[in-house]
Amino acid sequence: MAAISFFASLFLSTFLLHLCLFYGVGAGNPAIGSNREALEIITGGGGGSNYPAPPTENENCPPPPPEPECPPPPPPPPPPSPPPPSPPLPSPPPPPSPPPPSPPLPSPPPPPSPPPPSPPPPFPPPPPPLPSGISHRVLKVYPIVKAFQKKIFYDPFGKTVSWNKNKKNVCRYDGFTCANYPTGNNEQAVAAVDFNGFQFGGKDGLLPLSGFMENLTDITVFHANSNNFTGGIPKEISNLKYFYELDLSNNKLKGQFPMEVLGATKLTFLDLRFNKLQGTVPPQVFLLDVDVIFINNNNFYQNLPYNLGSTPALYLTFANNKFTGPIPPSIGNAKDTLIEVLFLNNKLTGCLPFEIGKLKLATVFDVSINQLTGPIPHSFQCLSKIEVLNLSRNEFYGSVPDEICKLPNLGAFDLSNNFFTEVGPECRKLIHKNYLDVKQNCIIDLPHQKSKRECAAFFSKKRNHRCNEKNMNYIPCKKKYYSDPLDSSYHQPATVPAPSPLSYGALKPHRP
Ligand SMILES: *[C@@H]1O[C@H](CO)[C@@H](O)[C@H](O)[C@H]1NC(C)=O
Ligand SMILES: *[C@@H]1O[C@H](CO)[C@@H](O)[C@H](O)[C@H]1NC(C)=O
Ligand SMILES: CC(=O)N[C@H]1CO[C@H](CO)[C@@H](O)[C@@H]1O
Repeated sequence: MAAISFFASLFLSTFLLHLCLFYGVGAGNPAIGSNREALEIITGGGGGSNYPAPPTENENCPPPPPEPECPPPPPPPPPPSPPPPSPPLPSPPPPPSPPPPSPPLPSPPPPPSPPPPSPPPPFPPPPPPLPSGISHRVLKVYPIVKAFQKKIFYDPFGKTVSWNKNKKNVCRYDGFTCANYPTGNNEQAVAAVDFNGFQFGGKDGLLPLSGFMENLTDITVFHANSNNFTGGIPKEISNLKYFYELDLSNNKLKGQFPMEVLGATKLTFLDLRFNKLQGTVPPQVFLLDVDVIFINNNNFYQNLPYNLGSTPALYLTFANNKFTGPIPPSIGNAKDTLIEVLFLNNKLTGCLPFEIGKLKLATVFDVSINQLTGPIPHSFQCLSKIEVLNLSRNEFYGSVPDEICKLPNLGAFDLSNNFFTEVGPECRKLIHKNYLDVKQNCIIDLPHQKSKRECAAFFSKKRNHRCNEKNMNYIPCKKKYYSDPLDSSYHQPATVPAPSPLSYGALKPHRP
């Protein structure tokens, strides 16, 4: 039970809060609560570690009919993301679902008390009777915090005042939270660090993470949005048994992607946005069993890793970096998990892979401000949950597939600043409702279009990127679409709810 309350209290109060309250939304996203069995596992519901069991590739394509339509052109079995040929991983990659954080439950089921996010029972612990009732685990952290405090030169909000006032009881310090340690007979442990917005800075402004974070051996979360942490992430992070949330957003991290985080195999939340990280993003990141990867607003460049779609994350933000090259077709492998993905403002090129259309849970897909080209794949009509679809400021052209404009939740469809030449009747309805923006294209009978000269120049220029036409016309959901009565919702008149995206909040540096 101790295990359950340790995780329940922290997990519920951090991750869910994080997503649901932090961003002020989330009610419309049942997937947070239900999609990931990991959530149950961590909150103690464990048992079945039967995680994704993903590619039942043929679910939409009944195998018997020898139709040409079904498995589309590309090499028959979509490569299930080969193991990265890269440096040795600290531990075997997750796909076959590693077991839960495994807090060994000490006793058989007592009277079933559901895991409430409430404080643990107040029974005084039998174990170590210490002066002032501070547990050994908490006392152990005291010198570590004091050593760290010596390195803090900037504390604009006076957060460390409470560190001086409360003697050795780190549990009472601003920024630290204690909870019962899983196996410790109600023994208190320092379980969470939350320095969000503290703006701590060290000598010369910068504050090293190492010597501090990795010594807090009992922590489950480390939240430090808007501080001045710098230097590497300590590699000993892989020794933190219960560690699952890392937020170092808006700090001063520099250099290459911190490979050390790959050692934190229990991680569910990885937030490195708004730093000065650069170089490539290693493919191993997409093997982490996380719910969230926020790496927007850094200086990452080169191609997006080929195995991007291996990630089980619900939210991915690549925005405001310098990524080049195409969106990897493997993105379709994330169809059972991915809810929002932001590629906006990079230097992506090439055609949109039709596999994007497989993302049946996606509510937000934003590739605005890139150099992508080609037509919109017809598969996009399969994005049955999509609310925000932003393709603006690219070099897309062709005719907008009218079926997309029938998608029932599509309330923000932005195609502005491209080279589209045609829109059909359904899309014109959306234009009238102001749900669809086609300004600055090449649609001759609509207002606010590009000049004839600009359009002519674009279409006469030799394009290197010819998209595979067969792929562009492939509609992965087509059979189901015509046969499954549930899908008749496609045809119902849309009363579009206001979009409720979460990940756009990640484009602001501070947490509210
Ligand atoms: C933190 O741990 C390292 C070893 O990983 C040790 O050298 C260092 O002294 C510790 N710092 C404190 C403040 O305990
Ligand atoms: C689409 O993206 C552009 C550029 O990022 C942005 O200015 C615009 O507001 C977005 N459109 C919608 C409908 O969100
Ligand atoms: C001393 C120092 O560099 N302080 C900065 C720490 O970070 C915040 C924002 O995250 C800045 O506002 C401070 O100036």
